[in-house]
Amino acid sequence: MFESLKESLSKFTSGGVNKKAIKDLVKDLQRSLIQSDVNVKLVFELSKRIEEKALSDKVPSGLTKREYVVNIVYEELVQFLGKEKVEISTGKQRILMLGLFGSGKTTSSIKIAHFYKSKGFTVGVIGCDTWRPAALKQLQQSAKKSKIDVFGIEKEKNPVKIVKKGMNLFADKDVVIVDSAGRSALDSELSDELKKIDKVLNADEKFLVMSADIGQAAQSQAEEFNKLVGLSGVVVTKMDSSAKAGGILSACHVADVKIRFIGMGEKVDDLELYDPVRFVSRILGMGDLESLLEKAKEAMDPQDAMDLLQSGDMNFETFYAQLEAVNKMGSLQKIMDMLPFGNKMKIPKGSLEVQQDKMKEWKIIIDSMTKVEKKSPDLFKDSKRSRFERIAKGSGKSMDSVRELYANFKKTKKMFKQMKKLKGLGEGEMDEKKMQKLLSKFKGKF
Ligand SMILES: Nc1nc2c(ncn2[C@@H]2O[C@H](COP(=O)(O)OP(=O)(O)OP(=O)(O)O)[C@@H](O)[C@H]2O)c(=O)[nH]1
Ligand SMILES: [Mg+2]
Repeated sequence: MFESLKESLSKFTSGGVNKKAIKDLVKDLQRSLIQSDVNVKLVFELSKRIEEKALSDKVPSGLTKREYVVNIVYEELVQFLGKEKVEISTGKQRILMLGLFGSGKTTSSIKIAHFYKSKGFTVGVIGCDTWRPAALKQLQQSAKKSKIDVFGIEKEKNPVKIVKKGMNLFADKDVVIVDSAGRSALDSELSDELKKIDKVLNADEKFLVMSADIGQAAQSQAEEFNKLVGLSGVVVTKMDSSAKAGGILSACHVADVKIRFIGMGEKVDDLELYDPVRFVSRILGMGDLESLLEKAKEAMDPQDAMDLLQSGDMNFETFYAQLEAVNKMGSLQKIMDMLPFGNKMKIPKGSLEVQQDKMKEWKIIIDSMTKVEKKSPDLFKDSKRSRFERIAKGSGKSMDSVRELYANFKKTKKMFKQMKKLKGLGEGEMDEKKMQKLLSKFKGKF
């Protein structure tokens, strides 16, 4: 799903950032979105906005141009695919599942029941599909594994009767889900039936279930059902097996109905609360981009952290900043995970990570150095006992600690020197191969 979108962005993040690269990215995005069945008019509106912003806006400090452009793409897609996540209600609620034949109503009823049950709610499912042969059996069978209570009346032809009885039986349940019958279209018969059920159920949530493979046809379907009963959301099923997912997602945007859940498979736990932010992060294959941007705001962005790690002119001040950068970001592995391509790499454990306690100790020691000493570590080459003694005394730490800090500093400096030798690691040219090469240099250094 949206595979080519991922590729377009990877291509962009591995090349230089200039006007041509941005234009190419926009073209690639257009192609990818159209391929995944997003409405052409919407694609052009979206890509125009992305291009205008990427080419004209000033880059906020703390972000590289590349990150900034990626962020624009990300934010525009999030806006487009639903803005924010709709939280689930934790109160008592009645949910009506509606939709056409085979859209996934029965499967989703059980999945949603399982979802609430696993969160500690008491749940009951009412099967009022009196249309499809053996509908109740199917429901009972799927409910069995998750031990979900199901109510239905075999051979009863009036769904309203079933719902009334079921509501009485499940009066104490936190969540009651009603699985209704489908038809091949929303004809007058189905309309009548759903209206009647809705009247007795007085549902808090009315979910239209649609399969992702119907693509843009979802728009008119959502509008029709919305007009009939007033939808509170959509459940999109079969996201796992559709290449047209862009069609239904954008159709829901146009029809102004919120996607609430997405079905990602046939199993009972193949269901997710729809969260546009997470969804876009995932389709763009950028790891958790949102947390990257948040981190960048409060600490520093990973590209800056990486730049700092690569800066070769090292003294005790920069050394401390480097350790601090890695520490702030969590670990070197985390910095990698947040960078495009980074998530494919495994960093040897412990690289550039110094325990917090040690960091504190070293900071105190560095603070006790003279300004000149901080800036000119070469002064330490003479290994003068008096210098080490003075710093140890001034910081209240042992001579061994001062020596340890110096030894570590030397090792780190040597490692960064080697890094500098790796040409072409500057902005815009970091790719997986080069990073891998770089990282192999880290191995065994700490
Ligand atoms: N791969 C995949 N299959 C799904 C998903 N949701 C449902 N299905 C399958 O789609 C088929 C139809 O699902 P049902 O839940 O029976 O659909 P329905 O809307 O209740 O169908 P009717 O009752 O006949 O109107 C079944 O074979 C399900 O296993 C999903 O998210 N992914
Ligand atoms: Mg069904």
